[in-house]
Amino acid sequence: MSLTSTATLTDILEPCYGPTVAQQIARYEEALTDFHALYGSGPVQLFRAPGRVNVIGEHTDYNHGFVLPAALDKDVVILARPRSDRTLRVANVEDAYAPLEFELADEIAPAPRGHWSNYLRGPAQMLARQADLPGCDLLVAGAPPHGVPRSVGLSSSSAVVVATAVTLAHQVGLPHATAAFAQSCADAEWYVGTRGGIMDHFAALLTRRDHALFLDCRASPDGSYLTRHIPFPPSHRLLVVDSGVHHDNIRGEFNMRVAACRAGVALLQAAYPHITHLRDVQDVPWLSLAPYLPEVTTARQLTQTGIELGDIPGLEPDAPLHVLRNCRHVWHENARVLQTLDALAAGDTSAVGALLTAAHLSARDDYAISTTELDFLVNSAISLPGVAGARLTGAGWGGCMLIMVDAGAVEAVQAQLGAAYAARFDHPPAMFICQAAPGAAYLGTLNQ
Ligand code: NG1
Repeated sequence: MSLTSTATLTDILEPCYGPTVAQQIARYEEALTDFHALYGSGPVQLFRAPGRVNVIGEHTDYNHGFVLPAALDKDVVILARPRSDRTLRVANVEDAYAPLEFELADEIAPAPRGHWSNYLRGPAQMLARQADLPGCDLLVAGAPPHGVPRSVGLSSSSAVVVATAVTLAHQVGLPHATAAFAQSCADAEWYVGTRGGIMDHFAALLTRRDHALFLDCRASPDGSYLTRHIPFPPSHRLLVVDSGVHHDNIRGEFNMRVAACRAGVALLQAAYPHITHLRDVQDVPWLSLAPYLPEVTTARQLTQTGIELGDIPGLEPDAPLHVLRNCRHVWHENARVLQTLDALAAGDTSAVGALLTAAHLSARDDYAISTTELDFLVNSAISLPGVAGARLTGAGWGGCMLIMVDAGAVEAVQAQLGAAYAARFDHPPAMFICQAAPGAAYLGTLNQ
């Protein structure tokens, strides 16, 4: 979309936010004031990329399996103005507006681990390798309530990566609503050290309003990916509940699960030499696979048998890898995603709910990524009238869970769950209804 100088903020935001546009205006106006204070007056381009909630399909993406995320109306906004000197100046409303700058180059040095600017450096390096970028002044505005809460499994980091990539791609006319671009964004996020998959970037780029996105994370030989836009039953809502336990430092635990899955593949190659990912044995009955997988092993023990797990940052050679149970989660979770699609198509909301709850138990017992707080929320939720099912969502180790609840029961569930949680953990959980939003976009330019 390109807009003339007479376009107002409402004109620019309306197509994206629809009926909730009024709630967004103050947030954008504030960010515009900050942008002008930082970088001076002149035209400002507006971009956004949404966070996501994963309906089902957890830790399957990096195993080339199936996922079903939906984009949120909570998003990361970037305000931008091009410059001609291949320099990126970046500031963040959540970091006291202190601007940083670095040159756009094929190798961009990282900031210290965990620094927010690494989520911009990664995509900047990725795009600098693909195109002759002009440089930009950027302001990132992703603070709640309209921004994506950080470190709670709603993919705030990927929203920053994707928003940055879309902003820079726009400067050189590169299309962004493509699977290839989503894959590049996922690669770009490896810059920060996790070895996650492609789900978040596809969700942020390719979702449609009011739909979840089914994604088969295994590319076809021609590089394309199978995606389907899945409407959610109007009778039900997805209620997202933040346990308030935040996972800031899960890189090591996350990468250990990646290592356990890679170990499973390497061990299964004794019987299935062609496989590269757990996805490749999805059609083999689980009971035929289990005998090849040890309960526990280590990277050091695997090395002694000639198996190398590849580049996995921070992996301790003697850390226990729970190969059998971690692979069991992935195999069954993939099956559950496909069953969920069938149940949604059949309008069988009880079956969908039961699959969500089963996914939680698997995440808890086999992938060992739940917490006391998340288990409490799931157990409490599924005992309430109108709740079809519930599960943790996102990487785990805290963060959010989601509840599939009858539309008429939402308020009662919120009240009862909030009270029960506050009585047990001394603070009420934040909650919101998932309003599935459209994917990332250039919204327009304000000439002020
Ligand atoms: P979150 O929930 O945003 O930390 C992570 C990975 C996903 C996926 C999920 C688990 C990244 C960027 N994201 O998401 O790819 O593996 O965990 O299903 O690594």
